[in-house]
Amino acid sequence: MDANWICFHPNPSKPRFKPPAGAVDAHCHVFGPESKFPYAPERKYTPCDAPKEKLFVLRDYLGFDKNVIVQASCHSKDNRALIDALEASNNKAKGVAFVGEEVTDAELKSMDRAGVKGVRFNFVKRLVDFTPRDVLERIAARVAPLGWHIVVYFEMPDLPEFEDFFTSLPTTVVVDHMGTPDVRKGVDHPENQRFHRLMDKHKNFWVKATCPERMTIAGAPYDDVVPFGRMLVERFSGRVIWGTDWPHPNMKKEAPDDGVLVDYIPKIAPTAELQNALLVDNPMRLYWA
Ligand code: 0GY
Repeated sequence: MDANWICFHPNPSKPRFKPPAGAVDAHCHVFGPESKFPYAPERKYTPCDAPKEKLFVLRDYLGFDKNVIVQASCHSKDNRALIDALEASNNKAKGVAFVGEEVTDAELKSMDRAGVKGVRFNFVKRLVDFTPRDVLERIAARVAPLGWHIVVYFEMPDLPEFEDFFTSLPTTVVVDHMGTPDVRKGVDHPENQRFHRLMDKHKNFWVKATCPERMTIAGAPYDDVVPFGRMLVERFSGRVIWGTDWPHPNMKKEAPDDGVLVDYIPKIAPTAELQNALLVDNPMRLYWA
């Protein structure tokens, strides 16, 4: 573990908000354990172990029924910890993998059987090295026929650079963490509006209303991020999902309290109908259909 690594919250509060039956935490990770699933040599950080057992206990404690586990960059293209968690989940977890073009069709099929439903293209420079666009295009062309989607993680100022590529992808595209808006600039800032226009125009785009703890300036309970999440939930109610982001890699100040994160949900999804779409109907369509 890195010397300054902030581990996940040891005893999160019990949320007041009760997620609807069948709710999905649609963005979380497993790390290691390192003794069984070593971290990748090319990783940019070494986290504390955050194994599947801890994730499944947290899921139940927070009142969720299912997880979508996203391959974290510390494991790079070694998806074994992810697959192990999916196989142990009793069909209560689906996955998003990270692959290179050396992946074989047999490996893709085997991941598909284990419950992988997408691949992640990460463009955040502090997390991963650059992958040429033609390589990503070839990967996209191979996973689209499996019915998989592509999760894109990028920083909002870089969107103009990536937009043509994203809109050319041959399958559903799911944007991580609200497209990472700068909360100081406000929801009406041209950068954020550009992202909303993209979502408007391209109906194959979905978005995760996740990570207020990464965007906030004010800190918990993240009220300064509410307008951003709420606008997405109301405007794209059929194409938005939510997740904890446990175990919260690369937090700079403190580990977020997962209970407080769950209590943020009704602030961005104020009606039962929106909550049901965000937490049940949408993730079920994307991951369990
Ligand atoms: C996240 C965000 C981060 C890290 C990763 O794959 C990763 O290492 O996703 C981050 O540091 O912003 O999605 O949890």
